[in-house]
Amino acid sequence: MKILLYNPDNGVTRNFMPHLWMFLLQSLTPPGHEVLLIDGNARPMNEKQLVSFIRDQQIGLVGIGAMTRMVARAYLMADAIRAAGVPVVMGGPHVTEVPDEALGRDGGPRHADAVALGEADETWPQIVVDAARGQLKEIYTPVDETGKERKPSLQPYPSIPWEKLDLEQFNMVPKVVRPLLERHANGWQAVHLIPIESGRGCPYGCEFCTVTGFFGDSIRFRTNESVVNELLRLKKHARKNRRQVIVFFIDDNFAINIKRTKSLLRDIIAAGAQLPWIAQISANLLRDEELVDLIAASHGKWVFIGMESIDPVNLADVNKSFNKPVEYATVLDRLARRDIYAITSFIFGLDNDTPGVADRTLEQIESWPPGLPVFGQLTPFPATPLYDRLLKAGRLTRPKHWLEFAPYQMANTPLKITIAQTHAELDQAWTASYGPERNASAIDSLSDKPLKVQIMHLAMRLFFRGIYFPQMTKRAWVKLVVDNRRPIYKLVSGGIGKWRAGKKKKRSDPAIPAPAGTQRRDGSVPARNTG
Ligand code: B12
Ligand code: SF4
Repeated sequence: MKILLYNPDNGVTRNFMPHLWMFLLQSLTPPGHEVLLIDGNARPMNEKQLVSFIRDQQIGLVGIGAMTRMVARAYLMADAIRAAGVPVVMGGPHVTEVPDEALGRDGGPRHADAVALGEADETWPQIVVDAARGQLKEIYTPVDETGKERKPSLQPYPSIPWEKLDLEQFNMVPKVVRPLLERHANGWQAVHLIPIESGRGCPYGCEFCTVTGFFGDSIRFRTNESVVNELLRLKKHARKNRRQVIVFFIDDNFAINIKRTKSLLRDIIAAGAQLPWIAQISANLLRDEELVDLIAASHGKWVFIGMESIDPVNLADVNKSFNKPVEYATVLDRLARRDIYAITSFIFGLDNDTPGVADRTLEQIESWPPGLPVFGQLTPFPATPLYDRLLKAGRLTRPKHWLEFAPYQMANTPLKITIAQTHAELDQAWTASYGPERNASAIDSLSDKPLKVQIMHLAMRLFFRGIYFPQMTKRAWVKLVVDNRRPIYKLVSGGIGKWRAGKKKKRSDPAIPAPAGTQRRDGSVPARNTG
């Protein structure tokens, strides 16, 4: 049987990172079946195009995965595929949280023949076997022989053959600059962000978050060996093919068990498996100096921190009092001293927020080392304690907000600020954080740092701006470059200066071996160090 796994596009950003679930399920598919993957972010298709692809390829089963914000699009695609006579199975966080919706058991239309609830590592092979026999069940739940929920142990963990996959569609370097980089900075014409999970689960249970409910509070880890081997394969692949690979450890809280994280990082260092990496770690776990040293030594470059608010009352309201705003600056300084920077995430529209929340937050952010702040509105995801609380209080203005998805639009009434004011605060925060002036001042504040740190920082800033201000066209990118010409010019001229100085040093320093046959300007050939 030919199977298609499909992830709908999010309509805001393009192909920056593969979705792990597709690659994982592909690796877990029983032998004898062929699995094709389409990520709508990398290969946008409308319903007609997708159906005609499915017909041409004679696909016998389509698996669709979606977060809540993409589910309306997922349903649209599923409806078209089912109308063409091909069965659809849906999985992922949203259908797990609201399975009746996809199955049409809530009075609405049916969108899927079957749903896979929760983690599908162990149910997927059965789904494929049943579909091949034409005996697809409606619901697949990961349970043991006694009917009790069973979570996959992650030991063993399948090997994802990243090096054999065509990752060109996930090249983050804009097409226009690739030829230039190939000529002048070979190795940088392709940059891939690869998702790796080292463990699953987070016990903290923040009120707005689906993770504790979905993965359970029992945390499970892969073996260090399995993670290190995956990194080594990726590193070899990056070297061989002259491209950059950055790893995103997608664990919800990468240091949830500090002892285990330290042991993993030590093993990565010992095996020489370092690749630049990003991970999500809560601020309370970054108090540990030894952990932060190991993050730096294993080439951790960016840490995503869910700060949510600078107001302890807000944090208490959403069950996140383990975040201590008074220590945010110390944590960020601790990271910055090792050239590690933070993606700091904030939620506006929390119950204690009042007008002016953007100004107050920005004032704090500007007193910290430069980072990448991201801002979102409080969003009641189905099946979270937050959703239930707001529903009971009659505060949900759009109880099925996902069926009429609109980016950055609230779906509930905040208490001390209006919905419109919250939207305006969000707009202000994004505009102030990613305007050309702020970009330039962030780069200026890094003047004493190595040039590559500054370049990476600016590149990330330009990308991150696109999370809120869509920059999907060539025109939008050209405008972005023109608007940010000051820091770009500064870094490019710094780079040229460094390159020239390096060349000059090579020419004048006999201790630096020149390539065979290289002549100095005076015609002499530098002596080889034969020592
Ligand atoms: C990586 C990640 C991202 C990436 C996504 C890009 C990418 N290419 O992966 C980034 C950083 C961009 C991101 C952004 C956001 N994310 Co996010 N993200 C994650 C994260 C940390 C990991 C996802 C992952 O790969 N997990 C590991 C895989 C193996 O698990 P999985 O995807 O659930 O798949 C398993 C099952 O669900 C199932 N399955 C999944 N799909 C399918 C399909 C079929 C057919 C079958 C059979 C089974 C199946 O099988 C898999 C194996 O067991 C999750 C949290 C988490 N730990 O999952 C949050 C998570 C998915 N994100 C979430 C949210 C809310 C967001 C944002 C909306 C946040 C925001 N406010 O901006 C944005 C939206 C981005 C956008 N525009 O699309 C929520 C989603 C909740 C929900 N109900 O939708 C999650 C669950 C985190 C949370 N705090 O609650 N995210
Ligand atoms: S710490 Fe992060 S992953 Fe864990 S429950 Fe809170 S928001 Fe979710």
